[in-house]
Amino acid sequence: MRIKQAKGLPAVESEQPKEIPSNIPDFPIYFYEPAQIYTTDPTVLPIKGMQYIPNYVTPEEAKYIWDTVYDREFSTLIHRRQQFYGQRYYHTTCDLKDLQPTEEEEFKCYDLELFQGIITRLENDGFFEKGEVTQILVNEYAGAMGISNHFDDSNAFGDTIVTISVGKPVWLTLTSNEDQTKVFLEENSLFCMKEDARYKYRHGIPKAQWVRTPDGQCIKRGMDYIRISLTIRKLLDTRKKVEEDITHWDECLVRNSIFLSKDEAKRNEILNKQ
Ligand SMILES: O=C(O)CCC(=O)C(=O)O
Ligand SMILES: [Fe+2]
Repeated sequence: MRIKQAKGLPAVESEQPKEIPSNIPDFPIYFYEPAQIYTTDPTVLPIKGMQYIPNYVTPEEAKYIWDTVYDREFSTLIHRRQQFYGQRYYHTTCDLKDLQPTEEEEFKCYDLELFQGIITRLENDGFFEKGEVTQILVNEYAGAMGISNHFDDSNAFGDTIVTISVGKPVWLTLTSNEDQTKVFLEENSLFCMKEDARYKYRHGIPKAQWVRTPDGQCIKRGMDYIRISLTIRKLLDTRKKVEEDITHWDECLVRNSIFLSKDEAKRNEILNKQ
């Protein structure tokens, strides 16, 4: 692996552990100093509205997040396990009968207050107005799980999306119509998407089996490779409107982020696209 400093400093070569398959894509890793972020293509940065803060949460806060999450049940409706804190998505927003969940499929929503400390800090640091945050979505990535490239639905969520990462680091891909880069989301970091980062670049996490880290390691994403992320955002009232014209599963899913069908095969078909 080649690790390079963005500002013309010499590349640092590091030894690969022997057991790593040779077909794992190699790519240069740069440190993009203005954003304090590792990236595969610094020429794409800066992206307007993108902000990265390493070690935004302390190890104690990270432990609190981890313990809070793992003290509670997850929704297992999609491949990645999830939890919702604060407002939930109302299935009544979607006027399709077979999209309504059965009682057992209803997922719980936990108290947003559990993360009030972090929310208050985000407000004080200017990421959100007071009281603006209405929902935290927890995603758990175990092993080689990912999330396909997407925009967070602009009908459903506010202009600012903040993600806090706890546990193992991953590469997040940012893709616009013109270019693409990967950025490395480290343990305890904050990643914020507004403006172009929110509306021009899709974001996603590849389902890669291996992670190349900036310190020269190549780590297998086995089932013990766990990252949880907190996606912190405002859920908009506009997402509550019943869309009469929704006829496609995909569209319904995008508008409402999670929709459930009693027809499990159909549901899995849609959810697996996520
Ligand atoms: O886990 C992440 O960092 C991204 C999650 C995400 O994009 C989402 O929930 O919409
Ligand atoms: Fe997202």
